[in-house]
Amino acid sequence: MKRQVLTIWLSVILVALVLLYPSTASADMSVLFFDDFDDGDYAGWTANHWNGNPATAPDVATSPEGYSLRGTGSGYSQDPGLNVWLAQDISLSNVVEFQIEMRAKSGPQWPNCAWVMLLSGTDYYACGDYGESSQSACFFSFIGGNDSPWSKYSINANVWHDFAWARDGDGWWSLGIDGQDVWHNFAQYDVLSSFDQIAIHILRNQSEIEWVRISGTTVPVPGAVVLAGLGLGTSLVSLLRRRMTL
Ligand SMILES: [Ca+2]
Ligand SMILES: [Ca+2]
Repeated sequence: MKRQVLTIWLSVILVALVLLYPSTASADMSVLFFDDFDDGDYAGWTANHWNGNPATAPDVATSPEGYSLRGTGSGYSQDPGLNVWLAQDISLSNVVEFQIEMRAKSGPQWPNCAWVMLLSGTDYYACGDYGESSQSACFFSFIGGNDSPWSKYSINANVWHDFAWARDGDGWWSLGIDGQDVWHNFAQYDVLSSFDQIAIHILRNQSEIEWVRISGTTVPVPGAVVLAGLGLGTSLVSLLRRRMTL
């Protein structure tokens, strides 16, 4: 009888551990999307703007790591360089924690900036390396038709940086630059959990993006987790029973 009680308690503990696993493992994000353009193209992307605005393609430039995408044109004339947009369909769902990363630089002349945006329908998060006079890492959300205030972190935007805008499961955003967490929990916004498009906007020919990456954790389906836990618990009970009869 004592052995049966023991095995039941072991099963309960094991199921509890399995149920706890998603939260304890959340620090380990998987790469959900990555492109470094180092084969000299941007295959999979198309010149497109989600709201139908004009869009033109960037240039592919040689870069320190191979190839980068670079804006076109200079100054604030109305040439097509103002409209350098690329977009690619993605399918991310049940996303909890995630981060939007890019390596970029942005020139000192006005206008110059480089952006990566992650979209959910017409809602999106926008992450930018802003050169010209702003000299900052910029972030804003556009949700339900409303722009959030821009969160700007001052940097020398004219040299290459690795940027990481990370969101936790409660919607808090933090900024990492070159591997350092420089601005923790700088803002909290609505939690979008599904994304259907990634977009790039590069304004003028002094701005480049070396690579972009989306990493994150997704929520397991609760029923599957419970069943997995119960299955492991049942297996353990069977194993213990077998050992006791040896
Ligand atoms: Ca490619
Ligand atoms: Ca590259």
